[in-house]
Amino acid sequence: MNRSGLPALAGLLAVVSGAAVAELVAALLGRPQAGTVVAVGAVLVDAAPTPVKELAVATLGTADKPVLLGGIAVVLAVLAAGLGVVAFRDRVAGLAGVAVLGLVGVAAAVTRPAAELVDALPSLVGALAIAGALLVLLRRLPAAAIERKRLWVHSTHRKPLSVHVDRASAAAAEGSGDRRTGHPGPDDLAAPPDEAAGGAVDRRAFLGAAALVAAGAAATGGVAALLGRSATSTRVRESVRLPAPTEPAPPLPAGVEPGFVTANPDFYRVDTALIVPRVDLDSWRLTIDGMVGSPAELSFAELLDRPLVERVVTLNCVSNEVGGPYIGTARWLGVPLAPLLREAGVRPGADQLLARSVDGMTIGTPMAAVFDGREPLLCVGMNGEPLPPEHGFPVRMLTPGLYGYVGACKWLGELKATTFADVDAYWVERGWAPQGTVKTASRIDTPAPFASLTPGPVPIAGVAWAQGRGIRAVELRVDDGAWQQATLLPVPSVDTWVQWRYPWPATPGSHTLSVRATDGTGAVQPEQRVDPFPDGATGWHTITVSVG
Ligand SMILES: Nc1nc2c(c(=O)[nH]1)N[C@H]1C(S)=C(S)[C@@H](COP(=O)(O)O)O[C@H]1N2
Ligand SMILES: [Mo]
Repeated sequence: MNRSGLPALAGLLAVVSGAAVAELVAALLGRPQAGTVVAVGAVLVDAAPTPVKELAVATLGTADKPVLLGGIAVVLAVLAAGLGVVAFRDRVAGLAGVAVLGLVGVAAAVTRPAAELVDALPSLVGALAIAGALLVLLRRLPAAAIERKRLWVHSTHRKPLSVHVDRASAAAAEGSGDRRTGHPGPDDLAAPPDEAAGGAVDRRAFLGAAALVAAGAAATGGVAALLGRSATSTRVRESVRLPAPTEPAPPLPAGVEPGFVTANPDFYRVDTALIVPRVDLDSWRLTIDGMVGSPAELSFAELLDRPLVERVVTLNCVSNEVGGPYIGTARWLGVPLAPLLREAGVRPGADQLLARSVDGMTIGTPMAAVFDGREPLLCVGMNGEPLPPEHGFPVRMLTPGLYGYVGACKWLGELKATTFADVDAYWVERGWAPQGTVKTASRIDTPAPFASLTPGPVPIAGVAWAQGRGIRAVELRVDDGAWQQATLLPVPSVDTWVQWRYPWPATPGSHTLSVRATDGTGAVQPEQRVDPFPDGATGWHTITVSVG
């Protein structure tokens, strides 16, 4: 390793242990969101310009979070290595760098929407740990040892020696051996005047200390992870017993094919949460406030005491590209929202229902959509089990016919009656449309794009959706041929996608397949390609296959 290799390693190890300590403190506080890396990541997520986020969702999907955290880790590693080199040359400058790192963490943690003052603690303690580990490690580096020997010689009132003095001549000047290493004088005097020899001893000492620090960091991180896991809502969630619905969903109509309902593990996930918010069910409350006559606060038990209905509803993301995967259908169990809000007495003029997640994220739903006869739900169950943590445990909103970003707040904590003039919700602040009615769309699921097929009958299959309006027809076109009617399988309601099938007599050659849907109002899905931003993509899904 070259001269700055070891200091860089010292910086890296110090920062890794500091980050682990910060995680541990955050876990002990029960506020994993206040860990330095997570807090800084969350700030970056919120600050990222919309096109960057678009790109992240489009190219990385659910992997966007690990990729972001990994990116932060890489940047941090580079900074840490630099910090080690700087601190090696100049302790004060190095410690100033550590302070800056700590303050960035503190600033990120305490400015998060749902932050508390204690959230400053992980980064503060983490910075102290970095400083401590850095000093301990650097003290064991060769140049540092030489420096200290000079000071020691100073303290014995001898003539100051040059910083570059070697061990043997220092020992000679000292006359009575190397007190620091405990070597008796004659040994030292007998040793060749070789700086490398002393350096080797110190390097071993350094590497020993480095190994200790690394092991400590790993242990700390491990404990933090264990604590984090036991504190997750997973255990709490497993203890939840959901009451049977007052109004169960009827069985799916005969003729619906497998894949109509999306299994929970396969359900797409889109959100800004770097770590899934954990909710302590005992202290969780749903607050209903703002422009209402009688504000209310409901515990989870109180919510479950209300009538529960079960509905099969398709949810999709405004960020979904044509043909994209951010859509799923589930059997939701929930409390109808409209009666709850009627009891609270929404004042005239309140045109927006602002849902706030326990992590501070906000989603604004048009009040009109709450009361227009569709059935927005406060969901507690998904496909027969409590909401999975990633999908909003313990309670999420679901508004049929609206994209998730304007109707489906997860980890719900508050519902505020307000106005669009007064408040921009999270995504609206970032340029997305305040109104997000689902656009009519259709997708070819089989064959896959660029599939190689054999001539003869090929089943073409897919889904189409226009929640709230329903799908009246789906048509398929091969190359520049005429549009052909696809067969629609039955649906439970207008709020789900519909499965469509088209038996295609495939002929040899390369073919282009296009699909388009007509919604329940008779409007045909437009051909024009429009990007998801700001209110949802349009355009026909088209794939190419080869037959032969
Ligand atoms: N608290 C919170 N709720 C949220 C989001 C979020 O980032 N935070 N994302 C919304 C978006 S954009 C969509 S599309 C849906 C996705 O829900 P799912 O992850 O359960 O599929 O959740 C919505 N609810
Ligand atoms: Mo979304």
